[in-house]
Amino acid sequence: MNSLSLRPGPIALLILGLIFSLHLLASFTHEEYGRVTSISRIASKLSPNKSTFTGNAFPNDQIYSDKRANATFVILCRNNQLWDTVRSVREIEDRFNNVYHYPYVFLNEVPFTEEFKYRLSSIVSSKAEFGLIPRDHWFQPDWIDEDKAKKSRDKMQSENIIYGGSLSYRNMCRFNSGFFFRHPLMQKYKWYWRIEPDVHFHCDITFDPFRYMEEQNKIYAFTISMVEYEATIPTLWGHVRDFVQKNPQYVAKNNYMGFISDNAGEKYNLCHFWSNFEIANMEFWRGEAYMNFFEYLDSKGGFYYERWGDAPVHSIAAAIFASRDQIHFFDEIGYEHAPYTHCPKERDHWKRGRCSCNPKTNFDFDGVSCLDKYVKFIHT
Ligand SMILES: Nc1nc2c(ncn2[C@@H]2O[C@H](COP(=O)(O)OP(=O)(O)O)[C@@H](O)[C@H]2O)c(=O)[nH]1
Ligand SMILES: [Mg+2]
Repeated sequence: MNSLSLRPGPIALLILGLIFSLHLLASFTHEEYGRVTSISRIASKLSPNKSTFTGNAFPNDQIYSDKRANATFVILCRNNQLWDTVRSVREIEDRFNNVYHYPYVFLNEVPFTEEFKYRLSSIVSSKAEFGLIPRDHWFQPDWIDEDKAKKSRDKMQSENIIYGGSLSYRNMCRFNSGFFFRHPLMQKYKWYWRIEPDVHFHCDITFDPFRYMEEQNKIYAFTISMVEYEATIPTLWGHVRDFVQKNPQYVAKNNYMGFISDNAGEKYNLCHFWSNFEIANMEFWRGEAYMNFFEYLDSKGGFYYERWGDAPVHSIAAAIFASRDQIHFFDEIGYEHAPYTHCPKERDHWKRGRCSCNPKTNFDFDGVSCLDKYVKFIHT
């Protein structure tokens, strides 16, 4: 066909002009007609986060409505991690949030610099808030015996235990275990997605994980799980057992003890969800069971006399106080925190996410991964 024949003739142009004039006239004289035919409304119908939730159980098959969850990203970091934080945020924006526009809360125990706030505010497609952590949420409490704590730090350092000599790391683990969800900037939200500086998102996330979790009644989601260094938590499990014995009312009926213990709770098998990635419901942490659990553990001083991590503390609580079908593994979310990567195993997930990771270099198959236990016990 000759390309010239595609050109509209004068009569066609006249008809088009007539239709457009009638449309304009109707828009001005009939408010409702103008509203339903406005360009922005038609465009919003085409935008992926403005369509309707289909209710399918597989996240990547879901398209969500314009109703966002009451959720935020939360990033705890230092000012000197500015550029690593910029990279993490740039990636989650490009892979997910440029469509969904969830807000961010940045937290720090010292004020963020103007440069930090300027850079991060400039690259997000939503609201960014910058919070100062209250002193008593961060620093070692006065009732901790510093001599005893220091001896433990020195000993762990001499034994080359990772972060064994670090006080700030201990503050961080205690804060993430029991305080981040109580920060004034976090109070208004129900859901959070924890992100760290220098992490990577390898795939497009073409669904809304928050909405998925809300619809499916989940409370905690992870992408990587593994075993903990035993030397950092020598007395933790004993305290967990004591707490549970004193508070049997908090134990969920259909709990997930099989994931964290190979002998019905006698010993901890060290499995935990790697908490540098977490999507979870803060109402669970704010609830009576977890608050009492945290206060109990905190009163034992193990965040400082040992080096309890927020990952085992969160994971043990989720496994005991939540029912197992409330814990979710997001295979679709390609995620890397050095030195480990989770890359979607399902071919379909990898393709839909236009992933950049190699599914063969997947931590899921590593000897210290606990994913096999997750899979084994989640449906039993
Ligand atoms: N503001 C602040 N953030 C910290 C501090 N220590 C660690 N973090 C943050 O806490 C998270 C975990 O720390 P990281 O060093 O990555 O520990 P790792 O992932 O266990 O190796 C990261 O988001 C860090 O930016 C600190 O002293 N101050
Ligand atoms: Mg980290």
